[in-house]
Amino acid sequence: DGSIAQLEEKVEAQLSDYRFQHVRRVRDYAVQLAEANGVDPDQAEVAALVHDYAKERSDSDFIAVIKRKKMDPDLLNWGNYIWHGVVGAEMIHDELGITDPDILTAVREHTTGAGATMSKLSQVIFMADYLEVGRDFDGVQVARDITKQSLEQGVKYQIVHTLARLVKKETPIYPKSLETYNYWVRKEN
Ligand code: DGI
Ligand code: FE
Ligand code: FE
Ligand code: FE
Repeated sequence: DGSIAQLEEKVEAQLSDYRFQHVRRVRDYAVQLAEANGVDPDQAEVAALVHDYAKERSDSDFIAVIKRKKMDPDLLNWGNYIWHGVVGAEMIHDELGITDPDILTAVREHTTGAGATMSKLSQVIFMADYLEVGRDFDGVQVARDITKQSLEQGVKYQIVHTLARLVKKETPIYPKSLETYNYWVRKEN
């Protein structure tokens, strides 16, 4: 489809080749997960293509948007790893003209996940980013197998293992990541 090809070009223009190839692999994984889980594959494709659109923007670009849009000032205490999703969604809206709120929310949540309100589309993007075929961390094949059985069990696996890694490195935990953890470890399924 022509509009997807145009979107892909705009994303490519913002990213290093290395990261653009990651985005293409996330797209492929997300479309498969969407089809397997009753999620609209067209929404998943667009969300995956734009999820890291803002990842290579400067800190000053993000800070300017946070201030101009009067976003939560606590955002200023974090960095690119949080900004590229939460603030990136604003850039995707304003610069790419993407207005679908489900897609914008999936981008906002792609790094931290979310609790009870996390949509299936958002779960698909969260997992595709973690599992795309270029990922090779310890446990990735276990995580892929779990997610193939159950998207929700995959979300739980990811948030537990990502938080454990961040705690071990003594990295600050973004409150939304803790909210995600608390919801998914309590959830019965
Ligand atoms: O953009 P990607 O590299 O494809 O992946 P991502 O957006 O899922 O993750 C970006 C980084 O954010 C990754 O190194 C893990 C880190 N991260 C995720 N949750 C938290 C976090 N870092 C901190 N400090 N706190 C968090 O809660
Ligand atoms: Fe990301
Ligand atoms: Fe992620
Ligand atoms: Fe990514």
